[in-house]
Amino acid sequence: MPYKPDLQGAEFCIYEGAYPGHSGFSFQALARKTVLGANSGRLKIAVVDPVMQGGTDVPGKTQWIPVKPSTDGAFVLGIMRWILENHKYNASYLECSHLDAAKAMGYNSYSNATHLVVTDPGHPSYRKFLRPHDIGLSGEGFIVIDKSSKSPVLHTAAIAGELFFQGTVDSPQGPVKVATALSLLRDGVFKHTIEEYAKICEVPPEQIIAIANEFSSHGPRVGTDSLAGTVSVNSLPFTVALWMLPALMGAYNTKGGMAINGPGYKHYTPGPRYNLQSFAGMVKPSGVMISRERFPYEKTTEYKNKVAKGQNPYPSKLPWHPVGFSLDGQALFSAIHRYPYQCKIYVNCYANPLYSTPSLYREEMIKELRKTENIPLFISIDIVMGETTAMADYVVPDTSFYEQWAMVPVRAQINTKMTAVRWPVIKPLTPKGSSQPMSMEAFIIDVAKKLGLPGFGKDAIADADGKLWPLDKREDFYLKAVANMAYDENPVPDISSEEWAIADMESAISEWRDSIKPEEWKKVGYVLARGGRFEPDDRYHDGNKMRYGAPVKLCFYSELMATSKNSITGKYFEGVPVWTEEMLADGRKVDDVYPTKDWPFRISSAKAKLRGVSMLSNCPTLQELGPTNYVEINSADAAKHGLKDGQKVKVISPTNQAVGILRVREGVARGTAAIHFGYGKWEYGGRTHVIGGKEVKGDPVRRTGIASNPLGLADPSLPKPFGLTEVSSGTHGRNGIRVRIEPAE
Ligand SMILES: Nc1nc2c(c(=O)[nH]1)N[C@H]1C(S)=C(S)[C@@H](COP(=O)(O)OP(=O)(O)OC[C@H]3O[C@@H](n4cnc5c(=O)[nH]c(N)nc54)[C@H](O)[C@@H]3O)O[C@H]1N2
Ligand SMILES: Nc1nc2c(c(=O)[nH]1)N[C@H]1C(S)=C(S)[C@@H](COP(=O)(O)OP(=O)(O)OC[C@H]3O[C@@H](n4cnc5c(=O)[nH]c(N)nc54)[C@H](O)[C@@H]3O)O[C@H]1N2
Ligand SMILES: [Mo]
Repeated sequence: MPYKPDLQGAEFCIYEGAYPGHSGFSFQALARKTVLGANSGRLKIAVVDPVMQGGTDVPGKTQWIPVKPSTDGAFVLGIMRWILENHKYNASYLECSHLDAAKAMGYNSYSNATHLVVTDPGHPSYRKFLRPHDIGLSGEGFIVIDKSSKSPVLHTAAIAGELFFQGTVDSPQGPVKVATALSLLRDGVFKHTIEEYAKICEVPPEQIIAIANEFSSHGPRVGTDSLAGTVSVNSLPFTVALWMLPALMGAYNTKGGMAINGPGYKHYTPGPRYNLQSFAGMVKPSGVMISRERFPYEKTTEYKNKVAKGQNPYPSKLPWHPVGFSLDGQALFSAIHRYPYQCKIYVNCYANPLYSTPSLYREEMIKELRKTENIPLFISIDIVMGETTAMADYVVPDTSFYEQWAMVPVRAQINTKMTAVRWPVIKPLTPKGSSQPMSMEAFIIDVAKKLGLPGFGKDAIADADGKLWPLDKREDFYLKAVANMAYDENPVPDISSEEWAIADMESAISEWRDSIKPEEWKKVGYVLARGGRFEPDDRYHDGNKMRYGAPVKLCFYSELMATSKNSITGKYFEGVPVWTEEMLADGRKVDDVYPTKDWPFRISSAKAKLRGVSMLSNCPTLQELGPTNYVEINSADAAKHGLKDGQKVKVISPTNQAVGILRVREGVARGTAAIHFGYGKWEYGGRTHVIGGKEVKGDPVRRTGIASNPLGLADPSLPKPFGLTEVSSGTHGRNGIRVRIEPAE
């Protein structure tokens, strides 16, 4: 979800995981803005996290609520129950059934709270939104019960709609059973009492109520956030519910509510100076992604064949993920099962899935990954011998961030318009390839030329006048992107000669001079000298709204989810968030398969404060401050299991085991084993390799600590090997890995 709290105006925010000042996006801005907001007396935050990471802790303004790992859904639904039960939601906003009605009230978003859903299992539109043609009305859109006339009308025709209507509406075919989206949400939420939710997440009911009360006492000046805290196999309904909380208050696109990151300037676009989006002979990617994402199983040949043979089409061989995206771990599971099709060439770049994805690095997986009948050719483009790269047939050296180009968008907490440009501060130190230093781009350009692909080499890129330019080196592309940026909207001013000299542009550009038109250099130089194009920082708000952020429709009921099926069980997913236990793909509960009495701890993972994702910091000072990680548990758990601070322990999961050092501290919820990411590596320069006949010695410093992902759970209901996965989204089980801890010696 790209929406994050607008910390420049918010009064109360809930962070589920995502500990400001510890990690999160954008790390620095998030830390700075929470502290500034809290110190000014405006902002309070609650961090709901099994682990007290320590971050922006301002006395009286920030509170830590320990939650049991992978039970956040219960916590959030408890809050939602209190808000719904006590009518603390923003009713007049939710009643707006279309954008213009909401805009008339000063909002820049609206929701489908009032839209009617067909709840009659016999109706052809069952689980879908009721459309005008279903009831013999004309027009496009959805149907709501108009609050004043109490009759069904097109959603754009009502000023205000009924929020909780459940009943029938007439149609030429007879009465149709319907319910509003919000009433279906309420039904889902009311399945459990606050006390039941409290028991599940191990947060006292009074605390859930206090947070609900606080959250609903600031109008739309509230927000919620979560990132890595959501990665468990029951996290989808939780995440959806979490982002619904501010929607219930009308907080999207409002000042101090939920804000989308600022837009960027044009760069890899068709113009204004060069067309970097398309070229003659371009083939658009098409087909089904090997990761089985964003594609319904019901459209596959496998499904159709089974139906044609009169067989039950369920289960599919491996799960399909109708709402998942960027599932590189799933792609690797697909590759080794050669399902839904054979992976011919696997090219890895900027990623290390064998280290970063739970359940991938296990003996049985590695055996399969090594088989050439599964993956005939594996090329990795990397700057280090990473855990994934070490398994490749060919390693292509890439340039590091000091030597490379990138147009960097803003992720969050910056709500003005900007795009940063990363450009080489030194010439690449990689060996020379065919014509230029080796890099990801050089590799792509050289391979494309060899294959005779269009869009590379001579006459590759068209400028605004239709003249064609070559693409032989990476600057031929990136500098044209910077030119687009410099000339977007009102072009930037020319760089002064003084600045040109200070930035030493003359020598920097000596080898790239011919990549753009001579007259463009002054404006391109202006952008390069600043490291990008940035709007002034005082343009966040426009009155009570966020300046940027296209109008959004917020969904309390998802038709896509409600009409998609679990491809293993054949059962529909829920259209609204309901409390869901962690489950295998076939619906069996994780707690039944891996019971707490055998596996008393749940792993909770987080970034290390002093590391960048899976990577060691390249700053020796930071390395010295965070030389290793620990297995962190609460003192009550330590006493119960006879474990001692500082002792070497074995962390044993149902699939694997690892050794680490125990740290006992109170800032960890009971039953939680907290393990920071980025340690316990086995490659990354930690092991000796022979390169070109020369031995490159490994440095054991790079192997310190313990990694949690190789302990990841398996899903015994699926063909082996396969990691435990949430079926609808393809999310891997990162938080909530069941383990026990024993002394190692
Ligand atoms: N210092 C630092 N900052 C970073 C990064 C980094 O590597 N280092 N990486 C960046 C990246 S790529 C990302 S995606 C963001 C991620 O931003 P965050 O999501 O803030 O990052 P994590 O540290 O992974 O945070 C996970 C938090 O969730 C908690 N958690 C674990 N299990 C559960 C659970 O079941 N429930 C709840 N409620 N919380 C749980 C952890 O204790 C931790 O505090 O951070 C970015 N910022
Ligand atoms: N247990 C656990 N697992 C996690 C997380 C967690 O908190 N806990 N966090 C998750 C999150 S939020 C993320 S984003 C992922 C990150 O997972 P990954 O994307 O796999 O990890 P990164 O550390 O970002 O970088 C991947 C690799 O890219 C290579 N690399 C670095 N710089 C360059 C470069 O300039 N060029 C090229 N070609 N390669 C380069 C290095 O080999 C590096 O190891 O991990 C996820 N996995
Ligand atoms: Mo990330």
